Amino acid sequence: MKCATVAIVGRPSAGKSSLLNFLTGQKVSITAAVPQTTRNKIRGILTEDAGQLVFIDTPGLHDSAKKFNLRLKDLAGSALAETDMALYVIDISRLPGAEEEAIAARLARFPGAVVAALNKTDIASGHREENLSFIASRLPQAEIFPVSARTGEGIAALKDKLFTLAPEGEALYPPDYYTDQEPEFRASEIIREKAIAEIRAEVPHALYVEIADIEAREEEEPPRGNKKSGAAGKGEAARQERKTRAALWLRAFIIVETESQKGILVGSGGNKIKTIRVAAQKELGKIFPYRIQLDLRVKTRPRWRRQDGLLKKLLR
Ligand SMILES: Nc1nc2c(ncn2[C@@H]2O[C@H](COP(=O)(O)OP(=O)(O)OP(=O)(O)O)[C@@H](O)[C@H]2O)c(=O)[nH]1
Ligand SMILES: [Mg+2]
Repeated sequence: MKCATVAIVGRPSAGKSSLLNFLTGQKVSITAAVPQTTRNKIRGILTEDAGQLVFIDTPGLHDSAKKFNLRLKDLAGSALAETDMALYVIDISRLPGAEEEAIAARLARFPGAVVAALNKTDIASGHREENLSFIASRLPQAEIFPVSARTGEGIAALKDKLFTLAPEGEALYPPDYYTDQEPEFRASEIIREKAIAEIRAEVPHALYVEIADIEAREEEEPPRGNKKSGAAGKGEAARQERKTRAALWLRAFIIVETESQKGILVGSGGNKIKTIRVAAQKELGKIFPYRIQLDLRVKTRPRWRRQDGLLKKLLR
């Protein structure tokens, strides 16, 4: 059987996480229209008859001297240091520039097989030819697959190629695993995704999510309808009939740097935070087999992106 670890690398917003989700058929990694959404090495596992591919999604490679960005860059680098293969995702809606050059140069030094995915082929106005010749000249060994993580076009062929190139080996995870993320981390990511979707400009970069409590509780199913337990004498039987079901109680904070960012997230009369909470609750309910009870608040932590200890904990 085949088994390989595959680092997914590329510029911010190239569609790495979207591609990972399509490849695994699961929502493994959160996505957003703004760059620098992924902040961690996120594993997504695909098991088929041919074998197992363990993908590592990484933060977009972006040149910046800021502490926060340097740490994200280190993560992508460390993923490349530990995987058998690399999946290089290029966004055809953009022209290759200095950033793309730096990534291609990094991949030229990668010892394993590199496969290039030319993503967003569904966009008619894309720079397909420019990107094709860029990869062909910088990474002549890399086979190129035009794909769309939105429509799924070309992804089956890409997957086949990855399995063909994968070395023989034992599966690293049981066949029904599609990620190894802790529930608490997944919950924080889903909340972060819903928050990012509701806000604009720089605020997405200034926030992170902290889960203060997570607890599964058996709880009584509330009585149906509005009837008071009027039927005298039947009270005890009715109580015994009532089913219990499991609920997941989560208490979480969205943390931002300034009061004005806090105001944006809360929204007028709390409407923003409510929209975020409802969207997060809905998606968490699909991921976890529980009824979700989410208590979500916003708080500030000035300049958190400059705190080494916190960055180490959050970006890994
Ligand atoms: N049209 C189109 N949009 C896509 C495609 N793949 C991804 N996108 C969009 O591109 C944006 C970025 O996608 P992500 O998957 O978050 O990109 P990423 O490379 O993981 O970004 P970072 O984590 O920030 O580095 C989102 O708005 C996606 O919906 C695609 O094939 N076609
Ligand atoms: Mg991503």
